[in-house]
Amino acid sequence: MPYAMPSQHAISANAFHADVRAFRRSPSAFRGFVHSRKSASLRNARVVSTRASTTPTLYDVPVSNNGARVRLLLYWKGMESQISIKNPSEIGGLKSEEYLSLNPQGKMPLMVLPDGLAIPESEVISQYVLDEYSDVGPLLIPSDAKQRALATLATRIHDIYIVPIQGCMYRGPMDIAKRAEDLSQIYKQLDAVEKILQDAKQLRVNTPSSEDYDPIPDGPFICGQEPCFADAGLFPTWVFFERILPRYFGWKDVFSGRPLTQTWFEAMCADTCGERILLEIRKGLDDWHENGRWDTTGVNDAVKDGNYTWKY
Ligand SMILES: N[C@@H](CCC(=O)N[C@@H](CS)C(=O)NCC(=O)O)C(=O)O
Repeated sequence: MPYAMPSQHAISANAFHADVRAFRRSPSAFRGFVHSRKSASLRNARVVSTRASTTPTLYDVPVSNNGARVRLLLYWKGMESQISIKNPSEIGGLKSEEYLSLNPQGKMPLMVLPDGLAIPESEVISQYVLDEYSDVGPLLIPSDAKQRALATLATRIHDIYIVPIQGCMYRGPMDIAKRAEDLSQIYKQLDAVEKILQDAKQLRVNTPSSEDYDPIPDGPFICGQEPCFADAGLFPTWVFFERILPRYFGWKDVFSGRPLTQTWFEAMCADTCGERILLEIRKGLDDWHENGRWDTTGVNDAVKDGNYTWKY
């Protein structure tokens, strides 16, 4: 089903879609990518369950942006038949004894392997998927060391400075000053990510010998012509930003002054797997809206308080 772009984000030309489609998941199109090393963080994962299963299980729900980061990698790799995706409610919910025995943080996503190893944290699950299934579909890892560093920086900024405060957009009750402060931090991080996109582009322009050299048209993904783990990490959260900040906080356009982020977001929406994630998350956000979430959490009241800045 074709995705109808919101009017303020209309894609400039059909040719753009054609370019994006041309890069989709043809294994030969990913020759420039390298195999990654085994993730050190996995050594710390705990074996806590003996639950029998022949395939890994991903505990997640469609609206979860952290879970969507893993789902997008699986979609790009064409691995869905190899992973069973379950709602945490199937084992009693995030705070149930069984779930907490698998992930003491009581958060999703969580991947449980057939041997019972439980791997929480979207970054760690992502690294595991990239390592373990490096021979399935595209590698989704930039081959150039500097591009790879920028991809890692993007996901780190996302994980450290955005995810812990994203609840200011939809959670509550919350102290009003804290909500406003967190929102201002989100505004700041949007610029930090635009800078990463600028740096990645500049590198490609300055390094024509690089495997990731990408003359005109540049991008459209964070590290060039091919999607990578950073695109999967950031896009679901930008779906939140693009939907929530204008609708409930009055922002005119989350991409204003951030042209590279806008081009990237549009490319992600035009990608078959990206579009699928977009629709999954939007459906969840629309359900939240229907259920009055922005009233019950106090967001709609908070934004009426003129003592704080809500609109950027
Ligand atoms: N750092 C974690 C964050 C996980 C997280 O906050 N997940 C949310 C859903 S996107 C969650 O489980 N929220 C429910 C809760 O905190 O009770 C990761 O990257 O996986």
